[in-house]
Amino acid sequence: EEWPVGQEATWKTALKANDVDEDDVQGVANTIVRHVTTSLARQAGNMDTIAAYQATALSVRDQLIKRWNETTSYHTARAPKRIYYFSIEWLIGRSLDNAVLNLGMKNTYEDASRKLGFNFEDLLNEERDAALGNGGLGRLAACYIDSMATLSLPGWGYGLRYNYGIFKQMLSKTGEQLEAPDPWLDRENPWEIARLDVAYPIRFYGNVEPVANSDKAVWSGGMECLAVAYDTPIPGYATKNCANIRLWSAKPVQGFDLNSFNAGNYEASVHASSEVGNITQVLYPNDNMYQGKLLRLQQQYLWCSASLQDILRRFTKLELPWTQLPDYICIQMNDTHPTIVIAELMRILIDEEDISYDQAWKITTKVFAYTNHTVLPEALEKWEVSLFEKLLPRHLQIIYRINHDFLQQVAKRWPNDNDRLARMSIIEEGTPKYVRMAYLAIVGSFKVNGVAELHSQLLQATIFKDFVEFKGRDHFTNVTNGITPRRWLLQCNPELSALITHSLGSEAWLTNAQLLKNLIPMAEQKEFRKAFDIIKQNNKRRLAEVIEQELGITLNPRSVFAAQIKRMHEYKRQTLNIFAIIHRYLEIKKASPADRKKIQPWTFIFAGKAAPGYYIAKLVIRLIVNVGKIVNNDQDVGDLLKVVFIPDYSVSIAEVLIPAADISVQISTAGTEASGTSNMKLALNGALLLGTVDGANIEIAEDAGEDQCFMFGYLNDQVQQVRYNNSYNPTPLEQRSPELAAVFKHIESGAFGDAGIYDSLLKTVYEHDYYLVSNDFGSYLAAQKLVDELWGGDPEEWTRKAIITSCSMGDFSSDRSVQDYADGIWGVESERVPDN
Ligand code: B1N
Repeated sequence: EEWPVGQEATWKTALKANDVDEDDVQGVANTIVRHVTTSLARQAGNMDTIAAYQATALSVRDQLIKRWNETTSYHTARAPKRIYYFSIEWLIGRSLDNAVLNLGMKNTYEDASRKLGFNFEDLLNEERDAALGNGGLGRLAACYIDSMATLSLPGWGYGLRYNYGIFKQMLSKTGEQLEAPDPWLDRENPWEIARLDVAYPIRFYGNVEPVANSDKAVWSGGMECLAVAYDTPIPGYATKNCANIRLWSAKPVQGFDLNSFNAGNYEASVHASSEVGNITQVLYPNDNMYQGKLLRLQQQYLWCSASLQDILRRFTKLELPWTQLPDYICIQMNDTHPTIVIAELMRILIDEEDISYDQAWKITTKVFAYTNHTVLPEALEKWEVSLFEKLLPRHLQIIYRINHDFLQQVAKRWPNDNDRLARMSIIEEGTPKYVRMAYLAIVGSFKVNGVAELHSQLLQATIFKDFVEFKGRDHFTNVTNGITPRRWLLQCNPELSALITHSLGSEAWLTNAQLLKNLIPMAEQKEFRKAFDIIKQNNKRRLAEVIEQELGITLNPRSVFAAQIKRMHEYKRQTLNIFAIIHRYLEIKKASPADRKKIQPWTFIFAGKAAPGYYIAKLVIRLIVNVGKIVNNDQDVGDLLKVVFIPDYSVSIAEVLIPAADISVQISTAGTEASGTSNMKLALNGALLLGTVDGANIEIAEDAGEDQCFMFGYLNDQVQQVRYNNSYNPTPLEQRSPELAAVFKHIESGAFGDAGIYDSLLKTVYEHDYYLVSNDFGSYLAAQKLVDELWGGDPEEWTRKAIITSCSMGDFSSDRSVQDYADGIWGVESERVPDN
């Protein structure tokens, strides 16, 4: 370290003075009080829980910043290869509980806040979720940065600082989804550090002038703005290392326009361009759905350009030749959203660093790797060429050149195969023309991966088949998704975590989740099963209390809690679930009082948002809510069946739901859900899998053992044929599934609101039934019947299966996923800050 000459002693004493020990309760209390009286400018006696939360969060932040600084200077000194994870979504949730747990200071903070007159739980509940994501993809990024920090990998995340996260979902009296803004920054965000000095210029629109006898061009004019950095430190577990998520906020360039001053136009000279202010205002609320909006392309470019400038500035300090760039940095693209960064690196190398096109391409294609998250055609990004040309004219030129060279190689290998050229072209010809971002991502990357075994196979066999032939098998790989066991077990299920730690005799499972399998033999012990079962009951009661309080629905904690918690989407088939619920309801109504006694009680829990423009998904919410209203108040039903739709699903609600579930409902049409991650979280917390043979369900069932799971439905390789028949050789619904036809009749009778409201939803099944709801309905009912038999017949066996499931989830730790990326793709190694 370099200190101001002669002043080392003062500095070191001052630094020491700010240290608090991990278990120094009074020291922690001191830092909290200091923040109350200084940062918050309040008096110690004049405190509410919000202020107590803020002061506590600031105290924790001090600890994080210290580690952040140590990590940064250690990595600067060591100059290792670094990994940068580019994600347009970061679904973080709350940070306080997670931070104190990862720091190993939860007990200390609990004690300190008690001594200051506050209950730590209450403080935790004051925090707003950072909800800068839609669903699985954004939450995956958050789990991965937690694992990167925990594995002490030198890496950062890059994203956008939206002023508004995912919308707040409310329900009208008639069950319609209403959307309200999520002004999550209205209260100050204690977890971010504004770096107003870290800002990069970003250009949009403008003109391009070629430079004679070179590959270069000059891009000028148009609109300029600034991207300003905000950092969120992410502490690792049981390491001093602290990672960082750097989020960009758009800001107008402060136009000190002397001309307008001179013209006496003071106001115009200070006025911020409103177009610029819009760029980072709001997260696009679509999951698995592409929408070709100009503003979204502006978001993508601002984020990519700023992040790349930041990364290259760091590299330039090493004073190495550009050819060594790929030895020092790797950029992982979370889906195609950051694909423009490929053209941006080319532009900077060619136009600003004077490197030839060919040399630049050699460098560029060694830097990037691309993760695909979906095979759904409606989710694949393709930008209209005209939009691109207007907003990013130089980048379009570069993309054309990339495509030209690429197609030449294809033509050389497959002469006279024009179909192939048209299929593979990065530019889709037609009116209008489009840029196919996935193809650009494949051509510009050294590795492409899917997110579960089946998904990666499907990519290679279907949408990227031509590219496998061209690039070779090795260009493609699989990295099955994972989840962080810190948030998704330690934090959300403290009792089960304590049982595991006690039974294993150590906390090592938190950084080595494979150790969980050493507990599988405990499933045979009655005492352990009892302990496990009591914890599940406690978690169910905790959830039941929340639901009673918030929704006024009384649940029977002895019923099967079946959770389907995820974005609303036709391919995820919340329809299949609600139709089966109606079927169950009709069966209960038909049964004699004596027969009803033999029926197993179920509680079906739904939560999830629909994209605001997704009409059918919103209708499904309406149906679920209205079925709940009828069923939950029917005297014949009693507590044999409850249907709950929990509004405004979020990471922090998931943390309460997941530990309370007995059954994990994962019922997408085979071949549609790339991986799923709530399936992993639920299994880890001891829910049994009721699912289709899709995404990561397959690997979960393999690891837990099929005996532990309830799998059903058409397999992926049958789906195409069934779908074809549904469309071209249709049979009446009555024939495909008489049970479902009866359910539809009941809905159409007006049992759940005016006859006719659900017609367009039912029509998707009557006609085409693209997602095979009718075809899988019978086998879904059969699978539920097996659940009934086990629940009613052998509760000990149920618990045994739950224990085996939970303890078999070691492979689904995001530590495993991230280590796979590090070894197989990134080529980066752990750089652990020494413990002193
Ligand atoms: O990514 C998750 C997977 O577990 C899910 O199966 C998958 O559906 C999800 C455009 C997406 N795929 N594509 C998206 C999100 C936002 C957007 O604007 C697409 N999300 C997924 C993690 O791998």
